[in-house]
Amino acid sequence: METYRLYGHLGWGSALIEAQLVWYGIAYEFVDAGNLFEDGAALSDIKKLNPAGQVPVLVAPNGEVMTESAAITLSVMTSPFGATSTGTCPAGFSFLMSDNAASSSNRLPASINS
Ligand SMILES: N[C@@H](CCC(=O)N[C@@H](CS)C(=O)NCC(=O)O)C(=O)O
Repeated sequence: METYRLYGHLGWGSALIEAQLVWYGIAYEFVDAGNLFEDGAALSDIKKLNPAGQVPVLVAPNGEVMTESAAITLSVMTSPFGATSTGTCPAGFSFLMSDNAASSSNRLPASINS
């Protein structure tokens, strides 16, 4: 896998992460996870990546699986892409930059994706 893969669904909260990827110019593939409320198979599939059974899920090129919009936002913002685009972290994100937020973020090991 060479690009990020974003699991989401049209009109759902994954749009927030998609907007960030576009904003930062990060190449990604969008994977429609389906309607997780109505499609049991889709829910089972996404649970293989995110045990919470929710989108957004962002899979990095190295296979790392990221969940939780705030944690993904922090990760993208502090990636080389985010740093290049913004230069510095917006003040409003100071909580996200704290150790507290970092330790509560929901990162899963790449091995869960294999
Ligand atoms: N705390 C999560 C919430 C994610 C969330 O609520 N996702 C919804 C769609 S916007 C979902 O996947 N719902 C399906 C379900 O809960 O079964 C985040 O911020 O990413």
